Amino acid sequence: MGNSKSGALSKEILEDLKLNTKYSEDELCKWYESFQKQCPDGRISRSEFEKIYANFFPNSDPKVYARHVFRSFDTNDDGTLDFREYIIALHLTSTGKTNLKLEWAFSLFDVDRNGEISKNEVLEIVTAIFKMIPPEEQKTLPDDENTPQKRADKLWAYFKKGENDKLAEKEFIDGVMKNDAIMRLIQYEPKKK
Ligand SMILES: [Ca+2]
Ligand SMILES: [Ca+2]
Repeated sequence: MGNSKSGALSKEILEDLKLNTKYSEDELCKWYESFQKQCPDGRISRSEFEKIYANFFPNSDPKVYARHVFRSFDTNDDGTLDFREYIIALHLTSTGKTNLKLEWAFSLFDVDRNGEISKNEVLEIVTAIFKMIPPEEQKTLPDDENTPQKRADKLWAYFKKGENDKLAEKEFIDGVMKNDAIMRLIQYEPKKK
């Protein structure tokens, strides 16, 4: 990790990312180049990360969600993401329905990092996700999914939980894996134009 401030991407990080993401060496080098341009000191701050999200979601408000995503990848809590953390974030947030992605989703919902999800945490994240949905699209949502509270209730009911119950990681992953409608509630992917 010693040369994170120098120009080149270290072989160690490159190999690690090739192994752990879907990106090719070519893609990674290109990402790295633009990363270096945007962040000459080799780190992304929370506000820079929020700006990147804002570019991806010009018609809605992804700020709170971006803050949670940032928290879930800034595991050492130093307020920045390095290139490796950043690429892992991109990879996990953009891939399909994999176990790895759901492990990450669990950590996103586990706001206080105590290893279980409460209904309040569900509501907090579901609200952040809801804000990413453009207002026009919000109007087209099914009746039981058109507010953050309804979405949290639906998710909680699916897992057959009472108000003060908690949801464990395996339960969360297994449950979401089995149900596309629930999968839809825990993420937002913009419609392709
Ligand atoms: Ca960090
Ligand atoms: Ca928790």
